[in-house]
Amino acid sequence: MDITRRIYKKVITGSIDDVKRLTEKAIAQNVSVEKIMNEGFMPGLEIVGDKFAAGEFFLPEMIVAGMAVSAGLQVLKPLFGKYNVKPKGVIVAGTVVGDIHDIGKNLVCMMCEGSGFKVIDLGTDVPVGKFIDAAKTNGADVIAISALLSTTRASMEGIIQRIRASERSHRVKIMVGGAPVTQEFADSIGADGYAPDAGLAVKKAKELLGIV
Ligand code: B1M
Repeated sequence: MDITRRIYKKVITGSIDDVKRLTEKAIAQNVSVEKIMNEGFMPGLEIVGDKFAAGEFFLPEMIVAGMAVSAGLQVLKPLFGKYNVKPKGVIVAGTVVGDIHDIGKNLVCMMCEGSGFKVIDLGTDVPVGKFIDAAKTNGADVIAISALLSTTRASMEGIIQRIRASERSHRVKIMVGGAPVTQEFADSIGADGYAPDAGLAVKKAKELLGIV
C-alpha cells in the first residue's frame, strides 16, 4: 500500500507512533511534504471529523487523531525552512479564546516562518489582551487569528474591534482563517485579510505588507 495511504489510515485510528514513524519513512523515500499532508494528514482528519459528526467517533478518537497529525507535523517542521536573513515581517498568531484547535494554526505558523516571517505563536485559547500585548511588545506587522468552531468564529468581530481600539499609532494588519471562516465573513467583521489555507496565508500576509 502507498505510504501516504498508510499514514491516512493511521491518522484515522489515531496511531500516534505509527504516523510519526511512517512520516519519517515517507520523507526518507522523498515523498513530498504536500503529498504527505494532502493525501495523508488532511483527508484522515476529514474522515475523523465526519465520523465525529455522525456519532461514530467520540472525543477520545478526535483527540488521538489530532495528536497523531501533530506528531507528523513535527517531523515535517524542519522541511518548512527557517529564515536566515532579515525577517520579512513579524506575525503574532494564535487560536481565539475558547478554542483549542491548533493544527491549522500551527501549519500557518510553520509556512509563514518557512517563508521568512518571524512568528510569535501564542498558542490556543488566546484572550484578546494577549494578542494586543504581544503585538505591541514585538512590533507586529500582522496579527493572525484562527478559529475552528462556529461559536468561537463569532467572537472574532469583537476581537478585531478591541485590537483596532487599542492600536492607535501602529495599525497592525489583522488576518483571519480557520474552517468556518470565509472571505465574506472576514469582510463582514472588518478583517484586513483572509486565507483558506496555510499556503495562501503566506501569500496574503505578503500582500498585506506590500511584499511581492
Ligand atoms: Co474539534 N471540531 N472539537 N477537535 N475537530 C471540528 C472543528 C468539527 C468540525 C468536527 C465535526 O463536528 N465534524 C467540530 C466543529 C463544528 C462547528 O463548530 N461547526 C468540532 C467540535 C464540535 C469540537 C468540540 C466542541 C467537541 C466537543 O468537545 N464536544 C471540541 C472543542 C474544544 C474547544 O476548542 N474548546 C473539539 C475538540 C477537538 C480536539 C481537541 C479533540 C481536536 C483538536 C486537536 C488539535 O487541534 N490539536 C479536534 C479535531 C482534531 C477536530 C477535526 C477532526 C480536525 C481539525 C483539524 O485540525 N483540521 C475537526 C473536523 C474537521 O476539520 N473536518 C474538528 C485540519 C487543519 C489543518 O485544518 O484547522 O481548518 P484547519 O486549518 C486549515 C484552514 O482552515 C487554514 O489553514 C489550514 C490548512 O492549510 N487556516 C487558516 C487555519 N487557521 C488559519 C488562519 C489563517 C489562515 C488560514 O490566517 C490567520
